[in-house]
Amino acid sequence: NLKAVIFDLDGVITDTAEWHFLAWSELAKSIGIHINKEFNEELKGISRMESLERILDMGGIAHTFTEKEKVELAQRKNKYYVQLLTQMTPENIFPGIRKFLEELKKNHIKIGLASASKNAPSILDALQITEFFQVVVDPEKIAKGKPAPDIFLSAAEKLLVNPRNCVGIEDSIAGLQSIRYAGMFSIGVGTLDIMKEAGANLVLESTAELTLERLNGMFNIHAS
Ligand code: G16
Ligand code: MG
Repeated sequence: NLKAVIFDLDGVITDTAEWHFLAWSELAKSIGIHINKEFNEELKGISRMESLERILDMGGIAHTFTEKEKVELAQRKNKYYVQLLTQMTPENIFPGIRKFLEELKKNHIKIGLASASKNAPSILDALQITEFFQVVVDPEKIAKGKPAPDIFLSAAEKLLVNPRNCVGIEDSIAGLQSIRYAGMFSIGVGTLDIMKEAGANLVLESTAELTLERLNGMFNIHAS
């Protein structure tokens, strides 16, 4: 049965996926690269430096920058992003998420965060939901990022729960792969086609559809 729910942050708890996109677009534009929404799907869940590499590759100019310059570009993107984050308040939590967290807590289901973002702790604070999370994995301590299973496995290990008793919730292709490789039941939040193709066990168009009753039902069918 279900013992823990492990959340992705960006695009699941709040709309920072859009803010990451805005910040990357701004940076990319400054070096003559245009990124569109379709390409952006590939960046979701991917670390800051890896995202930069993919953007530079796409623009065909990866070789024109030194490592030091790349670090500076990534820092510049983060500055745009952190600037956007100053606007964040509890109103930015996606529909139903707070209620769902309260429901999980009341029913003694453990709660973890598996976000690739180094900004995750400050975002949880700004949303005033830090108290719900028994574990927030530090992505800097994870050798292999999503789609590798490491970050979700680390969350389960710290929560002392077998991955088979965990549900992972994601909005990204890389993240859903990570959950699958970790051996957990996956929920994809987003467009049906993209989430199905990424292998989500259950697709929800909105976080408002997240309830413990629904999760338990799906989880038990899957497990039997
Ligand atoms: C998130 C985003 C990615 C972002 C990464 C690193 O992962 O989806 O787009 O590049 O975090 O974020 P930062 O630059 O803040 O360290 P997740 O796993 O929360 O979706
Ligand atoms: Mg995400």
